[in-house]
Amino acid sequence: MKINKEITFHSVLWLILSQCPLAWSDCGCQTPDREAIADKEPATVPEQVCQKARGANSHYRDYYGELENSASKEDVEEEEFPGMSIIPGGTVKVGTDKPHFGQDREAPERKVKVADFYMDKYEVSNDAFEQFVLATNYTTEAERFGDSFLFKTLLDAAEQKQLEDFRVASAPWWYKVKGVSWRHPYGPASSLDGLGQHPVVHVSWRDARKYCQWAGKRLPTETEWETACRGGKEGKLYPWGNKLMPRDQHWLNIWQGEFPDGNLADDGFEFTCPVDAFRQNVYDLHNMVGNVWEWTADLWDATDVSLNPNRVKKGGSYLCHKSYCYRYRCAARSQNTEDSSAGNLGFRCAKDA
Ligand SMILES: [Ca+2]
Ligand SMILES: [Ca+2]
Repeated sequence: MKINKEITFHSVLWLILSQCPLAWSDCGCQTPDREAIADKEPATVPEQVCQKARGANSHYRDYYGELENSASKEDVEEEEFPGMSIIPGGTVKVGTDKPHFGQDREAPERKVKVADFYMDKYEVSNDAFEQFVLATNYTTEAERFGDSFLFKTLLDAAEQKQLEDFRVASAPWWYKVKGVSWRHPYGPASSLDGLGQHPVVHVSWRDARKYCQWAGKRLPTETEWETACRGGKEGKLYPWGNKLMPRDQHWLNIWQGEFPDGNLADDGFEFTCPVDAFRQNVYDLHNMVGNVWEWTADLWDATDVSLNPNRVKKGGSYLCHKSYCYRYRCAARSQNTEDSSAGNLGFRCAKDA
């Protein structure tokens, strides 16, 4: 039954892709749906950022020195919600008029209104998710299904041969592997040793929503996520500006080298990195782009009333490279069905201000 479903899915996928050359050049770093096998910086910061920075999040000022002269020591206050940053709302620009993936509907750039909100500074870590599981005895969807998607280099040659029928046809570097879950992120025999501060992965959209609810938070909308990503700047590719490697340093965890067999890991990480690595903008947000994709609250298609709709995810992952998955930009977006999980997909939470 499962195989028939897969064949049908792949037939439909092939039909879509064969009709759309741009889509065929789609990236390899995308997370498969469960059903698939089944520069220089500007000198100024918008005033709204400066105003907020004088308040609860005055530590913003150390970034680039942009706000150095606009606040004094008495402005430093305790964080209202530890680990979260206030993100100033208003009328913000999201999307882009220079889309790289038309099928992703990145375009056009548009003005939207967003209220002030709080955003987690970090992707949710394994340690944090473990607290949730200990408190609620929650079982993730991947644990209930009994499997999740693993990237090929985590399997040796014999395992790859054994599991070759469980690959995603359109992205054969993804293997559906039994026993893989957030507790065993790198394979059935792997553990969370040393990964407490790495992002939790192999969590579905529903798992992510449950965690945020437990934490008294919620998933960010796509508009909120992108507003937070842009750090108060307009029209920039990345949270910090347009240059990928300011000062010739790595600012995010992505893929360097040939995909899918030659990850040079020049940025220091072949797979996930700690959630507090790579501080990326004046909102003190880390790993917004790169490291792991992040679920948002939004439907991919607002009219989708199916039981397992696609949800928008943002930010790209450690498997992304410009040559095939240039999605580690604030405007970039992609989707997966709610029940999907893989080793490059996580989340962070937001909260009303
Ligand atoms: Ca990397
Ligand atoms: Ca991320």
